[in-house]
Amino acid sequence: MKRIAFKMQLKPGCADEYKKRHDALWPELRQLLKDSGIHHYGIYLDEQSHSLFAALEIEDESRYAALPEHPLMQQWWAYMADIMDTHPDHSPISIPLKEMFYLE
Ligand code: RM4
Repeated sequence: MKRIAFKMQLKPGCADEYKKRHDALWPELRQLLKDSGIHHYGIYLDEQSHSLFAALEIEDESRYAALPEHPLMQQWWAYMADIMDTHPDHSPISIPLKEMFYLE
């Protein structure tokens, strides 16, 4: 299992809507994320900067790397694009974070 972390940027004033949409995460997207070998996926908000910090574990890098090509992932990103900083294709601008400490 490999650990990954990255940050994304939420637009100001969108925290409640972001939480609401993730509380109602599409069941088929939940399944896709699981089927892509993702475990222990958490997203945390820094309420001062509106930065979103995501941390997850992946079983397999190639299955994880294929996710952006999946139509359902692309639909979700399009759905989320009004409240996040995104690239022109709607994928969230995602900045990788370097692990500095981990306690098993
Ligand atoms: C986030 C973002 C990520 C996605 C999660 C479920 O807001 O879109 O790419 O993996 O939702």
